[in-house]
Amino acid sequence: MTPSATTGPVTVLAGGVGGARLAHGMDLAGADLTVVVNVADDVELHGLAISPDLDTVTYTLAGLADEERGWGVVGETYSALEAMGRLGEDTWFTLGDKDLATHVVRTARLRAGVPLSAVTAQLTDALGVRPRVLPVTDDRVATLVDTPAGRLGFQEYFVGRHHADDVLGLVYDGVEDARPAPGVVEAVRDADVVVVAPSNPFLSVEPVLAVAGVRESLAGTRARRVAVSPIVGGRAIKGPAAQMLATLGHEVSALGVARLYAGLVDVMVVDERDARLADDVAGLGMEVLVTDTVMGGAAGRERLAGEILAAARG
Ligand code: FO1
Repeated sequence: MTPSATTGPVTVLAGGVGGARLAHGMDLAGADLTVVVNVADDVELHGLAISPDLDTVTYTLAGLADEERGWGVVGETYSALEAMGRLGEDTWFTLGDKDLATHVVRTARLRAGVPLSAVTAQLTDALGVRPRVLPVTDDRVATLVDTPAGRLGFQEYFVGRHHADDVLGLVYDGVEDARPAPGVVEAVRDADVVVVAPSNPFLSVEPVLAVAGVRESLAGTRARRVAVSPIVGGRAIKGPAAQMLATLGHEVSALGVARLYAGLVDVMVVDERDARLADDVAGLGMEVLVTDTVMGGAAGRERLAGEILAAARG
């Protein structure tokens, strides 16, 4: 445990796998941690409320994640999905038996009128997760993806069509009316360190920042603000971030990502493979931490988290 990691609240703004792994590293490093999670990839399937990013963060922090895939529960079985297929349901979105239990409980509690943030607290408590995991909002926000094939729902684009379509634009449906969930604004405003995780800037980070008050809290916080590039060596660590940067008119590099966050963060973390970009990133008015950002197992996550906290507090 890094001594510098043990004091002061830390907040991570997270999407899916990259956010979950960095949050795990922060937890291992002993941070007093809140994770604010994107909900714009939430989807209703089979009548169930599915929150993939919240679940990826929760399962990862609980030590239950399927680390190979990045999503879902390790050691899953698929009896229910197979049975649903036999009954004529679409099964393109792979829901394991244990994962289904999460969605059944979440859906039942939401239908009983419990807000998503309270349901999430119930689930994380039950699974022994120590950090606070907050959906950015209890309200409905849905990313819609404009492609040459037309406007697609997020999971239709991402899972159904394997994020193969060019992304021409994005709409965060409902975000204008969404209010931050209880504790979100405070978690950003009152933290010592806020970290924008190496998550997709358009699919994960922007729909968090776009909720009323979140971007403003980040702009006005007394915290040191750090962002980690999800682009390493011109490629996304996972998912379609590189293609999206290109089709949305940005440079496909850690510098392209840094430009998106310029003015909003104090420190930009770029991978050692992108060390040659450090001067240009610094030219945007940010400090730069150059390190190995590709988190493998637990040790790599804890190391990166410790380095980020040291740089933030340095
Ligand atoms: N991603 C896939 O690529 N294929 C799937 O079948 C799939 C199922 C799934 C089920 C539950 C869950 O929580 C996540 C799931 N994901 C799946 C991942 C997820 O759709 C995306 O990675 C995120 O939405 C993007 O952050």
